[in-house]
Amino acid sequence: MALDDYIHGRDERAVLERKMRQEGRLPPGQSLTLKWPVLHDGEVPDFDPAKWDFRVGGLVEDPLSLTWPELLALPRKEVTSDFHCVTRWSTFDNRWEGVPVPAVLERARPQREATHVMVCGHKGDARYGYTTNLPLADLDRPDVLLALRHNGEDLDPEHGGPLRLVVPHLYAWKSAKWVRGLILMDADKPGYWERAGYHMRGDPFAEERFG
Ligand SMILES: Nc1nc2c(c(=O)[nH]1)N[C@H]1C(S)=C(S)[C@@H](COP(=O)(O)O)O[C@H]1N2
Ligand SMILES: [Mo]
Repeated sequence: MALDDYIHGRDERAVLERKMRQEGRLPPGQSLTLKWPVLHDGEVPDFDPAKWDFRVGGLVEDPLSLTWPELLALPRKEVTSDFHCVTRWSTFDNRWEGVPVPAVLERARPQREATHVMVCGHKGDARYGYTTNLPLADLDRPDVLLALRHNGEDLDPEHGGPLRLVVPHLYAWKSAKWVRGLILMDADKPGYWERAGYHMRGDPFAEERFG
């Protein structure tokens, strides 16, 4: 970016970042990126639609197990939301399409004692099994999706395709890629990054990065 362009506000990234800051949408310590970085631990898992399932278990009245065609048959909605990675980049106005998590929880009927959820990534090699924990109230929101599509295209495998969780109001490590299940719990337990010191909740506007 030439200095001249920057001074005259032709740096698209800087201009947008200023706008998001003014609108109160840029959390403290974050910067806007126009790209969509790929960030995860381990390998992108293979997807076999014949073997794939999605389960909701633990403290639920009706444990749920959906095949890939069953998941595809559920009603979808579109949510436009922002995405904040704890490594300090944020992307804005992502158009996600997917199955709203409240609809899935409604079918499984959480028991009264259920307060927290362990979200499970793919169940391939145990070394790469990804988990992340969050309060049930943070998952049971109309803008939280099991996302199949992003900006009008099927989700790329490296971004969590065929299915990823999207929890827009928490740091992006809570948005598990290749999501395969939810386990309802009556206490909070740390997931993969949380065990390594990341925050149990992860509100980007409160900078809940660690601890
Ligand atoms: N299964 C799985 N999901 C994951 C991760 C991971 O390592 N494994 N990393 C998280 C982190 S730290 C971020 S920032 C986002 C990044 O999503 P993206 O690669 O689509 O940008 O995925 C999250 N979901
Ligand atoms: Mo992240």
